[in-house]
Amino acid sequence: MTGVGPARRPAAWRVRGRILDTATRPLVMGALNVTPDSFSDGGLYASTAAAVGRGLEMLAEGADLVDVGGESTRPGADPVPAEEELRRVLPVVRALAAAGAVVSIDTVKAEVAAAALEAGALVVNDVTALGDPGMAGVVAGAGAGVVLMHMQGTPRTMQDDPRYGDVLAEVAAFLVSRADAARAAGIDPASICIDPGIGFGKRLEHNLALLAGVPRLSALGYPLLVGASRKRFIADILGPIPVADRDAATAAAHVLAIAGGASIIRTHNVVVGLQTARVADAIVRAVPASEG
Ligand code: HH2
Repeated sequence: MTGVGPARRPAAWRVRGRILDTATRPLVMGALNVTPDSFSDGGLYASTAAAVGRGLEMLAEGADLVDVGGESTRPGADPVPAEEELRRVLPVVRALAAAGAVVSIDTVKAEVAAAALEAGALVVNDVTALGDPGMAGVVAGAGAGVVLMHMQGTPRTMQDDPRYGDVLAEVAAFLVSRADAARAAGIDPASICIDPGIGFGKRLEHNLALLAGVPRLSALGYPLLVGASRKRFIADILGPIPVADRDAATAAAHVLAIAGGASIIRTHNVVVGLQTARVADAIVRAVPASEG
């Protein structure tokens, strides 16, 4: 596939029988953390009522997907037991799905994914790319969409000393091999989305190489998700600015990802994310084909 932005995006992402249109414009996934300790919104939506309220607000703002997580993956985070994660996310998934949201469940546990799918989620967002041996079967059995993300190490230790030879080549090879494994386990190829995992076991130079390498990653043939929202690499460039003040910088990264063919951006600020997606997409559509 050649060309900028839209020419690189697969036309659709199939999630449990629903077809999400990735041709018309890039999709916006709102990040909703039902946790006390997430790096951006930790504690803000830790109660069911607050989380459902924010999820409904994201829906009203136009989010294409709402990504519900009950376990922080920030650097240094400790794992959360499955029962606690289920207690946090299930009522939120159920309420948002009932309200018509396309819900994705951000979990690494097959048990949590299965219960969330039962509660109405359509997508499993797995930052370990099917690391739990039960996960592929759960996704395949439900016909769910799946996000396969790259991470070096585990959240607890991933930022200690991340190393790569050629980060872009290594991440691309990992994503292809996990997509192959997903297909071999019976997951519909049209349901697979891949993600380089910005900030997951990566230094600034690695994050920049991956963001610059989006055209190569989006040419792998799957919808590409990029999640740069408010992440630490922004402060590595700009200095220590508060997390909530990073939305303009986030938009800069997401614009270039969209120009490179990303199909989905994951963001904390849905309003800014949608403006970013629509304006960036309109501009790349105007690029003459001979220059794409
Ligand atoms: N980033 C975060 C969490 N989940 N999933 C995918 N697919 N891609 C990402 O880039 C990604 C992700 C980290 O952000 P957040 O959810 O806001 O923080 P925390 O992990 O601390 O809850």
